[in-house]
Amino acid sequence: MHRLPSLLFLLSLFPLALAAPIRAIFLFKDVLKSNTDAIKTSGFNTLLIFGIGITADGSINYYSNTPGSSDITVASGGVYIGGSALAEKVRSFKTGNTTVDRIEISMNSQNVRNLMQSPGPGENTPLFKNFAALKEAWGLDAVNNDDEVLYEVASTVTFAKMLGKAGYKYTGAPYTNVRFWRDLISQTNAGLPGERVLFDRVYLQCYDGGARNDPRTWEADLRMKIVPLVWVTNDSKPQFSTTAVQARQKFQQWHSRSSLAGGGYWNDYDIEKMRLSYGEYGGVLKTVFP
Ligand SMILES: *[C@@H]1O[C@H](CO)[C@@H](O)[C@H](O)[C@H]1NC(C)=O
Ligand SMILES: CC(=O)N[C@H]1CO[C@H](CO)[C@@H](O)[C@@H]1O
Repeated sequence: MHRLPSLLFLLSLFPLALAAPIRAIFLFKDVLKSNTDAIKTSGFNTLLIFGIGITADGSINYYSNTPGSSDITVASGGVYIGGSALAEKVRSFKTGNTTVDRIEISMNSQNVRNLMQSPGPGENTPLFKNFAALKEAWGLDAVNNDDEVLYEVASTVTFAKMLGKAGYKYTGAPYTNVRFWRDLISQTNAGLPGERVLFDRVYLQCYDGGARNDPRTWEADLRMKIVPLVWVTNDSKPQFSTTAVQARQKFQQWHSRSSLAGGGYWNDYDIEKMRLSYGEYGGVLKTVFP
């Protein structure tokens, strides 16, 4: 009996162990203003568009973090209203000369609880229809939960399952509160075998509030392989700056201690503002996670 849990643990990792390595970057900069070609051709296979949120009536907003851009509503009343230029831009990440094959939207937890209480997760609700319309318009693959406030398991599981019905995968970007994430993952994936898991990726913040995070500990607690994130060189919190050379060292060290699902960066805005190289940061991921 003593060995059984670890055997089950290994089996639970097995399907994801076969998956291709994840090479991710968060798109903090307005996607209409960032360097699309560099983002597409530097080795990243996963883009996470930041930040998305839902309003009390179930509309979906794309919040601007870029000077000169403003927040916009991208889906409302069950219809995509974010404009064709934005839709074409997001879709273009996966077409033509590109290494990208997965696009996620990264969202906060505002209004999740109240909307899951009323009107609930049904397929006829504005929220469900808005997510379906946005998925279609942008060609999305997953919704990333960047909850740093609510941490309520029940409503979040309900929300995740609703998104699963709309055709999305669900992922997380934790920095703390490992219990919440463990319960969320196990309840979201309950009864779903291997490749069909709904919550299929953990992007672990290993900077700022998560600077002390160890992917190996999180892997054991969450029973899932981890994609650690580091923050590129930044003048906002320079103490968390990571050069490409340092990123390579960190990823290699973590990868040698526990087999990672890949690696990733927070964020493109700083790469451009600080005149850093997408090629160097992407190249590190190609080298460590070929
Ligand atoms: C695709 O982009 C890469 C990197 O910029 C470039 O080296 C390559 O020539 C491009 N391929 C085509 C077919 O344009
Ligand atoms: C992602 C992020 O927080 N980037 C910050 C980097 O630093 C500049 C200012 O120095 C901020 O404007 C950015 O928001």
